[in-house]
Amino acid sequence: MKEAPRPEHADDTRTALSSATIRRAFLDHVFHTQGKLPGHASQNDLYQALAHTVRDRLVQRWISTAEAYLGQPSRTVAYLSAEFLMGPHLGNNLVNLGIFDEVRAAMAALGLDLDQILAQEDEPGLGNGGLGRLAACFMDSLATLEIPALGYGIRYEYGIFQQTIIDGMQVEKTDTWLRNGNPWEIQRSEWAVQVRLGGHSEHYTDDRGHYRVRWVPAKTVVGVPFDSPILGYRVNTVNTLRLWRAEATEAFDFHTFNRGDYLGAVSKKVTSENLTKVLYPNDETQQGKELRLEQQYFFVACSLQDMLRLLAADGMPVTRFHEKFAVQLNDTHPAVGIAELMRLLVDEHDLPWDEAWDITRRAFAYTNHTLLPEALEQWPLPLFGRVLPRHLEIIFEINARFLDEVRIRFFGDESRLARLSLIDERGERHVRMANLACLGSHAINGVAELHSRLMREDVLKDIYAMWPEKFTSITNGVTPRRWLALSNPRLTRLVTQAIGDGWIADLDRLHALEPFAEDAGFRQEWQRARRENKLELVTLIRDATGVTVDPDSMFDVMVKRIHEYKRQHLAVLHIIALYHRIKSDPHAEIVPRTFLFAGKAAPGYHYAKLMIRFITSVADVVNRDPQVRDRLKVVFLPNFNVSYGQRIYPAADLAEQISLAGKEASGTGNMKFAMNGAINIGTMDGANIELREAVGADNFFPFGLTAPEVYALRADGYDPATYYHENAQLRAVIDLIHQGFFSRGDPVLFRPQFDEHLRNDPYLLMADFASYVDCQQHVSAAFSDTPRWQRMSVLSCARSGRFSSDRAIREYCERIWKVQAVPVRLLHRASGAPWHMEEMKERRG
Ligand code: 26W
Repeated sequence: MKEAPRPEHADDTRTALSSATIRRAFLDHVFHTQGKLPGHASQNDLYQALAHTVRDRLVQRWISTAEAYLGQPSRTVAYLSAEFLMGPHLGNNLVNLGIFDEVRAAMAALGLDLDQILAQEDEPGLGNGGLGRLAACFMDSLATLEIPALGYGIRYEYGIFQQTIIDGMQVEKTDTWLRNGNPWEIQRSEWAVQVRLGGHSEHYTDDRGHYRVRWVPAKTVVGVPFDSPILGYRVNTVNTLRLWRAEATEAFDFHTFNRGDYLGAVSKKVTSENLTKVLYPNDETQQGKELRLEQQYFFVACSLQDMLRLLAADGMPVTRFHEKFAVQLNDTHPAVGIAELMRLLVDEHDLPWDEAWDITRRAFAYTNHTLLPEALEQWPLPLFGRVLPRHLEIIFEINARFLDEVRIRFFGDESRLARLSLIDERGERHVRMANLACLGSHAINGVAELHSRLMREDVLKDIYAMWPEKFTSITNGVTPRRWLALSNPRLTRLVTQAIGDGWIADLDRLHALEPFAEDAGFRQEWQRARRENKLELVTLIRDATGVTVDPDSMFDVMVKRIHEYKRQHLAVLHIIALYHRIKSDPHAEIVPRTFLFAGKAAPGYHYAKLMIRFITSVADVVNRDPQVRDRLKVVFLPNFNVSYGQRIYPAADLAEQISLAGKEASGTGNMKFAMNGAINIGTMDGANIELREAVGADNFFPFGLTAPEVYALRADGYDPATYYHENAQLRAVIDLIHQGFFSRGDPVLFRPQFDEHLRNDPYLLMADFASYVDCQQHVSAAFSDTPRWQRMSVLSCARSGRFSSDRAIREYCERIWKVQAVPVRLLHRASGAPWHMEEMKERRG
């Protein structure tokens, strides 16, 4: 492995990277930070002490980075996202610092097991799924590419709920990730800001005769930033993830307090602080909840004020905002920022409208992450006006000017006007956040080729007709640091022995692995490494569920949020088909499989919860049946999160990416599996299409209708019942479900599910069933041919380089942000002297 950059003063216990120094620093933290003698330290004490030891090493680079960024001319990326699904920090920081081995040795010298300490970290689950995780991968790549960047979001006190399974059903528990404290954040109270909410606006003429507007809010809350360091891979760059927490303006409302209503005064404080209490656990359904709009506005208003502060600190006027910041909207959740920047520039900084609009558009860019109409955010007008009265006026003004432009371009086209308007006037009036995001941005991108095309042709086609030049496509990627180097050390070692470690920072170099696919010796080692990963997963599954699975069976894995469009139920239909085949012919040749499912259902999404129940019910029957249980096993692993992902992706043989074509914007699990040498079976949807092209048609199992075929079939009048009548196998499967075979004889439990599918089948299960089952036969044949499968596995990994988030971020930098790398020189302590004391004195004057 490449040597990590070493600081000059290796004797410094707070910065040096040698094993011996780390050991000393660690013991120091057990004593001074945790206040324990080593003999009395709990597992959490050990974790906290190690986290602080690593943090010290980050802080040195963090401060060096801040110094390097001061006054430099490159733009800074401000990545605005309501979700950051970071996963545990400690292990990732060890990889990026390049001190994994040193730390393992330091712990071993103390008789401690590093893996056990790593497992102590409560992961910050501040996201729902793909969108939040993408933001986390992007933060890693931005730092690795040495791009000045700030991630702005919300410090939810409770992240995504913890999922437990009771009697086969999902039961949610609150996620108390902060209960042991968070060593990866620093509270920066001095940069707290005020955010106004509600009330009304007043229009007046100022003493210079200018027409002005002021916002008289109903309440004000305080936003306090909490900063976490984001270290790049083997560089000195440490960027900042800045998450805002809401606090009451004053601990007590003295007016109420003085009237003797102590509890009333405190409850007001509680109300303000509710704002950042909990992450909304919905993914892809928009609910129109007032608190959610308040959350969105809150973090965006905090972040923009923060950017204006930084701008001023650089001595730049607000008119140069767009020269300093490239603001990226991660979906529409932060899109109200467009109206907020307009308000700041026009109302507070007295800029003319046109100039403010020009600055805003040059600063903002928007990424769309979904094609599902139910996920496009729309706010009821009365609600929007209640929370953000001034912003609603600004949106009306933006809209009026915009519609004038449309009238000129498309004279007399009233229906186009109605479709483009920021206000949906059909039925109850709504603000359309996607239209606002597009209008206020200079760039709009989708997250895979197909998704971007469907955006242009369908969801955003009128906007595309207005400004085709704004549209671009940037296929998602994932960070190879977390998703390969950290999570799959065995494969990492093997790959690095074969081709060196350059691939970790330049994933295209994995191509050099291709010739090794033909090397039988290498393939055997590859298989051995992957089998050991599977053995570890076997243990995890046993501990978590009590189910024992066979490590030599094919691990057929489907992990992602539970959703109808993702079609977990299609995978279950296949399981039932295999089950039925064995039952009808006990000697049927079936390649043994372990089906592993994991993923959370939105708590209010009834149908998704029923799908979990469907999976666990089929698992009960299959796993108990002596005739099949040695050949088929079905497992639902509760509480899928980043940590579980790190243990599942490296142990999968086959990965299910079986959404209905035209529904999955990109998918990123597909990329993580491919990198780890699993083979994907999937529809021609999202990034599957590009993945198949990259790994080669022989190393991807495609099936099902394509997106155009889906539209054509629907246009022809889709009748799911004909598939049922014409396909005996499908009929047998559906009939078993109908008879209540998987619901202890209760024929109604899953009936709504499948009656609905026979009549409506909105996700075309019936249409894709035959093709899917047939494709799975090919999978089984390939898996039985071990050399063939291992060759496929090596090639899948070798050709996954394109799906690094480094590539994605490079494209954002070139095509949208126009930012350049700013390398960071490591500042160090002059022998024994405190940091920069001289300079500090100078600055304080
Ligand atoms: C308003 C409720 C809501 C909440 C979250 C609507 C939509 C979302 C997200 C956009 C859902 C999401 O995570 N989308 C996923 O984004 C990934 C990263 O681009 C893609 O890979 C997935 O295909 C897409 O489903």
